Amino acid sequence: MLKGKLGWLAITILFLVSLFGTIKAEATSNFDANNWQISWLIKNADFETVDIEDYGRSAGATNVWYVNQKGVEAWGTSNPSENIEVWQNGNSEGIPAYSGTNFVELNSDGPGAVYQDIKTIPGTTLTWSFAHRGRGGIDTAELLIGAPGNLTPIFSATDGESWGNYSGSYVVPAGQTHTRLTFAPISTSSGNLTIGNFLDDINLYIDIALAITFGTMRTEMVYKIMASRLHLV
Ligand SMILES: [Ca+2]
Ligand SMILES: [Ca+2]
Repeated sequence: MLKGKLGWLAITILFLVSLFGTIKAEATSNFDANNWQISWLIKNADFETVDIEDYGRSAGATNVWYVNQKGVEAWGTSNPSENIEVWQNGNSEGIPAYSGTNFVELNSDGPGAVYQDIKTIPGTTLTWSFAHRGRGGIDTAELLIGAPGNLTPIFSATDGESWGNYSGSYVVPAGQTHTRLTFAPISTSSGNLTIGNFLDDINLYIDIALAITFGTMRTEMVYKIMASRLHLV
C-alpha cells in the first residue's frame, strides 16, 4: 500500500519537475542581450531623487527649478552658484522627460558642467549611456570621463528637438579608482550656453565577466609575486 503511494508520489514529482523544466525553458527572456553586464554605482541616474522643497527655487517658468546640488542626490556642478537646473514634465515649453518625470538642463543659471564621481576598478571595462536633447534647435554637449582634474573627452552628442540615446565603452586606466563622469555644454541653438542641452537617464554598466577575468589574472599575479619572493618557484 505504502509502496504504491510512494510510486504515485514519485510519478507526480517527476511530472512536476518536467512541467517546471518546460515552463522555465519557455520563460527565458532575451538571454544574450544581458551580456554579463550589471549596473555600476551610478546613483540618481534618472534625476528623479531631487529635493525641490528644501533646495529648489523657481527658475521663472512652470516646473523648471534651480536646485542647489545638495538637493540633487549624487550629482554635483562646477557652476559657482551650485545650482543644477531641473525640469519636470508639465513645463511651459511642453518638453517631456526622456524617462520618469525629471531631467536637467546643462549650465543652469551660470556656466558649470554637471558631474558624478564613482569608485572604479582599474582595468575594467565600463559601458556608459545617456539621453540628450536640444531645447529649441540643435544643441551639442560632451561627455568627459577620467580622474577629477584629468578628464578626457569621450563623446559629443548633437540633437534637435527630440531625445537621442547614446552608449559606448570606457576602460578604466591603471591606478584610477576615482572616476568622474562630466557632462559639459559645447553649443546651443540659442547661442547662450545657459539655454539648451537637456540630459536624462545616465547609466553605467560593468562587464562582470571581464571584471572577474581581470580579478583572477590579478590574483594569479599576486600569487606568482608572493611565490617568487618566498623562493617557492
Ligand atoms: Ca528622468
Ligand atoms: Ca538654463
